[in-house]
Amino acid sequence: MGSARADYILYGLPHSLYTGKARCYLRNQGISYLERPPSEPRFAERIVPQLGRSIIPVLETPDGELIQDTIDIIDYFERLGVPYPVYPGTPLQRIVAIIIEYYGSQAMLKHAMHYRWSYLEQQEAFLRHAFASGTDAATAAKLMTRMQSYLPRLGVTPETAPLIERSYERLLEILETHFTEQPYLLGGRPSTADYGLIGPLFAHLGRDPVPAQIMKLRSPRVYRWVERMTAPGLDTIEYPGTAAEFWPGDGVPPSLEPLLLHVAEEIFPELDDKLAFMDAWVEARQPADAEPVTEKPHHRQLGTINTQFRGASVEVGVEPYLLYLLQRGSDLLDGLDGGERERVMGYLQRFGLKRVLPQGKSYTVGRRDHIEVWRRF
Ligand SMILES: N[C@@H](CCC(=O)N[C@@H](CS)C(=O)NCC(=O)O)C(=O)O
Repeated sequence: MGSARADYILYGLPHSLYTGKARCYLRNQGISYLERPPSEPRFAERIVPQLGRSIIPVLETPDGELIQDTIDIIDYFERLGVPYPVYPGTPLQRIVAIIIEYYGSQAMLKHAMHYRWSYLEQQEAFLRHAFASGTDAATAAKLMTRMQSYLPRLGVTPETAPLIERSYERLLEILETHFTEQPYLLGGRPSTADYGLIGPLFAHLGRDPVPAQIMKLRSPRVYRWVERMTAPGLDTIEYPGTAAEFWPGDGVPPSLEPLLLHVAEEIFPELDDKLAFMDAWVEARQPADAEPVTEKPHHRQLGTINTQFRGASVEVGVEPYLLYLLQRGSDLLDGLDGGERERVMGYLQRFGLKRVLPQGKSYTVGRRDHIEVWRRF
């Protein structure tokens, strides 16, 4: 494959959501790498100062270049050339993949964090072991407390907990049906949609004892997809004769369409409200191009909004990062000619997904020196 060389280092952890996204990609593409924990002294001494914050996963290339953010890690290898490129070459599939990636790596933080921390008592030994790896019990306890403190701002409350569980069960049902026919979301090979979903569905929901048990009992094919995503290459033994290709003709497999409805039901009005909050924030503050999105790099949220999750009121934090993710879809849409654009928008409209990709804004979010920054148009 391309010119990618061995000896990449992935700083990450077995139970980390975003490490899972990057690790699956490296394994599926056959890229040789070593995983090291952030508890290694070198991480604090050499990596954190260069990144400006402590965050995983981080890829260190054989040339010593550091890449943070799962999107940037994936894009780095896509540019070098990999056996199974993950961005479909046609617009509708590519946009649908980005929307599902958004759902998995942003909207599903609720599901991931709820099942990890609301069932602490039932899975405490497992989590204490995970969080103590490479460090001591006291540091693990501190980290665990910090992680639990994120729940309310993600919209995980006693009122939303049952709604989150119904949503997870519905997701399992949809995916279980889909995987009776297809090994991956868009057909015969993984796309960026699969990598978005695998973050929560591996590290938390497919691995922590309580949700993993639910997954195994209710949706064995989803569990197999998790194994498939974490395997080297394409682990598709149940689908003999399936070519490693996306669904033909820039279409979406019909069995995946219920997922699009599920996503639309769930991400609104929260996403609308977050985008409106950012519009007002940018209008009032007029940040300069390339200015960091928050004052301190380890702060992710600009502020909080009151919105709804499946009809329940929630007060959630607004992370500009969501624009970093969605802008790739907006750019693609902007580059289409009228007819193509109409076709793609018409399809998204059928599922109530027309407003997912921000359009006509004077700003977006990019990256400079490993940190999310405002970009002005
Ligand atoms: N957008 C980043 C998110 C990475 C991220 O949130 N990583 C978590 C671990 S899964 C982290 O390092 N959290 C540190 C903290 O919240 O203090 C990516 O895609 O790489």
